[in-house]
Parts: sequence; structure tokens; C-alpha cells
Amino acid sequence: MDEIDEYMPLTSQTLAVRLCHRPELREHLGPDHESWQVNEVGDGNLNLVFLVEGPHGKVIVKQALPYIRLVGDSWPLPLNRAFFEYHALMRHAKYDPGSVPQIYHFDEVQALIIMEYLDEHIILRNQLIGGEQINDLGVRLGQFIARTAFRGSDLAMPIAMRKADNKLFLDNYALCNITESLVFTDPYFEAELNHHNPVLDELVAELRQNTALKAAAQAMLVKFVANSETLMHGDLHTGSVMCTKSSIRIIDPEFAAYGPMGFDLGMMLANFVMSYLSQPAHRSNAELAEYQGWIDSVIREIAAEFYREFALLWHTERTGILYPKSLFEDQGHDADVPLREKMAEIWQDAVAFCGIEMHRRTLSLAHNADFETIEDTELRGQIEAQNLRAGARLIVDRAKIMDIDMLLAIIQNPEEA
Ligand code: ADP
Ligand code: SR1
Ligand code: MG
Repeated sequence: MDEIDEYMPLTSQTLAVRLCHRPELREHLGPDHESWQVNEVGDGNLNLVFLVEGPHGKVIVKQALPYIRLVGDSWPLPLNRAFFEYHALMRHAKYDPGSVPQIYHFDEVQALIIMEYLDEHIILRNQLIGGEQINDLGVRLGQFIARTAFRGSDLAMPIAMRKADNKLFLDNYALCNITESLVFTDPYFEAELNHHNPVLDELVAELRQNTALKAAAQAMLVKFVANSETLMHGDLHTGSVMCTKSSIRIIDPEFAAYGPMGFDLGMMLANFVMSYLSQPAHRSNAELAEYQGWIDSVIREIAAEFYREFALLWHTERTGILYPKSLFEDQGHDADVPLREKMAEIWQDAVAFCGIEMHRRTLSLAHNADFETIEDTELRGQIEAQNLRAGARLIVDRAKIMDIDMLLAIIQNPEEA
């Protein structure tokens, strides 16, 4: 057990001594802590992540800092984000077994989680930049998004459990507030921490003059803050997925909160769209068409599998207070009618959230490596401009974009489709 009863950040030098009594570490690494090797491997924006290796195996120790790692101690952030990450991981393990790393221990005072080291798994964003293909990727991500959206909502949960959970996650407001500002609002004015490729200056000024666009983005923020229908992952991008060729795990749900069902779907689609758009800078001409074709097929699979899995759960697990069987099946009435309506609403929201995520990754504080690793600023600017134009169409025209074909047509040709 950690002997220090006040929070103190770990370092590679102190971790083994401070955590040497933890039975989970001794079991997975071996009892002799002097033989443990500790390396800080965090590449995320917020936390410390240590890889600890011993003679018997490896584990990950993730610890929250009292500030945002990317910015430093000028931007404090509560340690309790580790609590919400832990609770979200436990729920994801229940809603979609096998989707997350195994959790070995949570220490609330030290804001740390000890979890399974995902051996040989690599961050999906890096795999997409590197041109790797992963089996069943779209199907598995579509299932995860549908299962967590459905099983974390009043469609499935007992009412007392759902209300208690809603109450619990309301306290994660500091992380929600990052999303409220950085994702929904900052892209649309000259916020202090924003930055963008200077090649885009004219287009960015035009977007920031577009009142209809700003109003639509704020209308989506209203949904984000006011529609608490399910437990969202809250930060579901390709940096929150780790894969081998045939195994997929979802990590890092510290932004978890109750919110609209279309949010995770829209975020995930946006990150694949940005990967797709970035490919001309990462692939040779000989490889480009095939690899973009594969990403296109993954995007379609995510959308299709989300629909398929959500519909399956609708027909087999609708045990909550919403759309009860007593109102539909038991009356001989078709439950597909409200299902189609619900799907249409989720889809429209997801389209707009997708556009907003595409904007914030180009204009706000936290950009994505798919674009940032493109050294040629002119080429990057062309890709980012297409991304911004397509994002604006998705946000403003969300009600007209009925399916994934229409969404992908806009990505290809934002001015005309
Ligand atoms: P942050 O909250 O700071 O974004 P992440 O949870 O995204 O941190 O983790 C940062 C990095 O640590 C990941 O990109 C990944 O490389 C590594 N990592 C995190 N969890 C695991 C794990 N369970 N197994 C292996 N590597 C991990
Ligand atoms: C200051 S935090 C920036 C971003 O990193 C996280 O992963 C979230 O995406 C957040 O918006
Ligand atoms: Mg992360």
C-alpha cells in the first residue's frame, strides 16, 4: 500500500518504493521491487502514465496531476478525474466485456489506477498514420459505441441505478467544461490558447464571421450540457483506442459524463475522417487509394454496426423506463417506429458533433497528430481547409445529411455535395 496518505505525484524513481507493498503489483511484476523497471510513457494531454516491468510481467500505473500536463500548472485540474476514469472503465467493462484493459487497483487519494499493460497494442492514431490495417475495426468500434450508449441509458438501466449514476458523474464538471470550451466554443473566436496554420487565416476569419455556423455549434453545446441520456466516454478519438492486428481496447475515459448518445459516435467518425483526409501526406501514390479505401470502409462499418447493434439491443434489452414493451410489443405495435425516430435523432447529432470535432482539432488548443505531423505547411493547409469546409457543412446542414453516404460525399467535396 502507498504509505503516503496525502496526494503526491509519482516519479520513475519513487514509484517502485512507494507502491512496493501493493499486492496487485507484486503479483503481476514479482515481489522484488528492486528489480522493477519504471518508465514514464505518457503521451496524452493530461496525466502521468508509467510502464512498470518486473520479472513476471508488466503493468500500467496512471496517475492524475493537479493540472493539465499539456499546459502546465497555470491550468489546474481536479485530481478526481481519476475517480471518474476508474468508474467509467468499470461500466465499460460491464456494458461491453473485453473492451477495456483489466483494472487491478484504484487509489482515490493518490488519484491513480493500476491496470493491465496492453502488450503489443499500439495507439490507433499512430497505426493510421503508419498505414496499418486492423481486422474488424469498424465493427468492434460500432459495437462499443452502441453497447455503451444503450446500456448506459434509461433504455436499459434500472431507474434508481441510473439516477445515482447520473448524480455521481455530475461531479466531473471540470472535464466537461474543457470540452464545453475547447471543443464547442473556442474554435469559433480568437480564444487565448488557440492556434492554427497561418495558411488558413482567411478561411478561419470567414468561419468566425459565420453566425449560422456559430449558432449551430452552440445549439449542439446545448445538447451536450442538457441531454444527459447516456454515459458517454467523452473523449473517444483514435488516441483513445489501442490495437494489435486483431485486438482492440478502448482506454482513457476520464471525460466520462452523462450526455447525448450521438456524441461518442460523432467524435469517433470525425477522427477517422481526419485520418482519411490526411492520408495524401502520409502515403505514396501507389498506396493511397487502397488505404483510403480501407479507412472509408471502416467509417461505413462504424456507422452500420452502430445501427445494427443498437437495433438488436432495442429489441432484446429494452428493460428501462423508456419506450417500454408494454406500450409497443405487448399492444401488437411495431417498436421499429420509435427506433427509427431515435436513430434519426442520434445520427443528426453525431453528424454535427463530427463537424465540431473536425473544427476544434484544427483551430483550438489540442490538435491531432494526423495533421500536425505533416511538415509541408502548404499541403497541410489544403487538407485542413478541406477539413474545415466539410466540418462547417456537417454542422450547418446536419438535418439534410441523412446517412453515411451523404456524409462521406461532403468530406470528398465540401463545396458541391
Ligand atoms: P491521458 O489521459 O494523459 O491522455 P492516456 O490514458 O491516453 O493518457 O495514456 C497515455 C499513453 O499511455 C497512451 O497513449 C498509451 O501509449 C499509454 N497507455 C495508456 N494506457 C495503457 C495501457 N493500459 N497499456 C499500454 N499502454 C497504455
Ligand atoms: C487540455 S486537454 C485537451 C484535450 O485532450 C484530451 O484528450 C481531450 O480531447 C481534450 O479536449
Ligand atoms: Mg489520452
